[in-house]
Amino acid sequence: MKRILVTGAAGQIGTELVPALLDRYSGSRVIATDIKEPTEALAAGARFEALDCTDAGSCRRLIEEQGIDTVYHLAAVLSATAEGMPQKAWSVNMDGLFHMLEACREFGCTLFTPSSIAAFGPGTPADPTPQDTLQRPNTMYGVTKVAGELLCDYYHARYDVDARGVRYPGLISYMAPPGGGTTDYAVEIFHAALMAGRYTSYLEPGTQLDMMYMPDALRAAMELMDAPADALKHRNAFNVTAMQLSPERLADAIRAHIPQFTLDFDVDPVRQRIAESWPRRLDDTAAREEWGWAPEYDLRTMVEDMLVRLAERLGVTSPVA
Ligand code: NAD
Ligand code: AKB
Repeated sequence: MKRILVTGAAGQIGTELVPALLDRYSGSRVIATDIKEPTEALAAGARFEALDCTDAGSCRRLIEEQGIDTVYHLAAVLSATAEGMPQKAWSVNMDGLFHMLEACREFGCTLFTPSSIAAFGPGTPADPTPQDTLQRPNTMYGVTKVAGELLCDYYHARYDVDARGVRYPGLISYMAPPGGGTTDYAVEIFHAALMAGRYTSYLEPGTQLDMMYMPDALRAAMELMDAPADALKHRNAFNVTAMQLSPERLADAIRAHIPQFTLDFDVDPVRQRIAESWPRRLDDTAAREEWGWAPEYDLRTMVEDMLVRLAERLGVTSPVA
């Protein structure tokens, strides 16, 4: 029986990861934690505790008291929000990870923590972006993601902490809203398409970024954690991707089901600058070779599933025939 702790569990990923963990490791104990109230979906499935990951003593105490053996550390401040409060972003993203790694070292836990396409910067080859390449991001979020990758490598090399992770692209999902990132438009556009038939994009036409549907993202986390350690050359910060989207490409795919849907643009210079510094397409060969990663959803199947499930959640008629 596993004893799993999830931090930042009330966010976009945690809301769906917690039930997925309960499903995959049935009989295991999963403790979901966050500084904000659990979402409805989360509250239904797991035991919930308040935990601020910047409070080292509370992190350590909970892990010891509950006999935790595996931590999914998701608590973070995302890219767009981080540019508005870089000092807070550093504290949550770096101190939080440091406290978790220290507790994992002390109590022998395995750790999963996501990095991001944000760990790359404007000098990185953008299409394709190799697994091992130049990383000089120019956002606070990106700086914390590269530093976090290095810190996880250090804890493995120095203390043998089994710290694993992937570099997620923008994640598209219907259960919980995204948490203040640059790729949030790819979720907002579905809500707008179903409720208003139109969307105004804050990214310019032609801004291409990697994206992935949430079911693939959850599977990536759990499959990497289940992979035999001796198969992993990288262990941490694996590039993973599923599709490459721009606002118009996504709008075209939505229009296959909602023909009258319209897209216009009102560009936000902060998020546009961030998006332009990120890869256009990750090379995920290392993840495919080392632990068998492969996405199941492409643009067409993701759009169909999103429209059906989001329509159900919003209580409107699904446009998918
Ligand atoms: P989110 O913003 O939706 O959720 C993060 C959660 O962390 C929130 O519920 C927030 O309340 C919580 N939190 C903030 N400060 C905290 C603190 N001090 N202590 C405890 N909890 C705190 O983010 P998410 O999308 O679920 O992302 C989870 C992880 O995945 C992050 O590391 C993020 O960088 C990474 N990631 C996400 C995406 C994406 O598109 N969602 C892409 C790449 C990487
Ligand atoms: C963001 O846009 O900040 C996140 C990410 C890609 O890390 N969705």
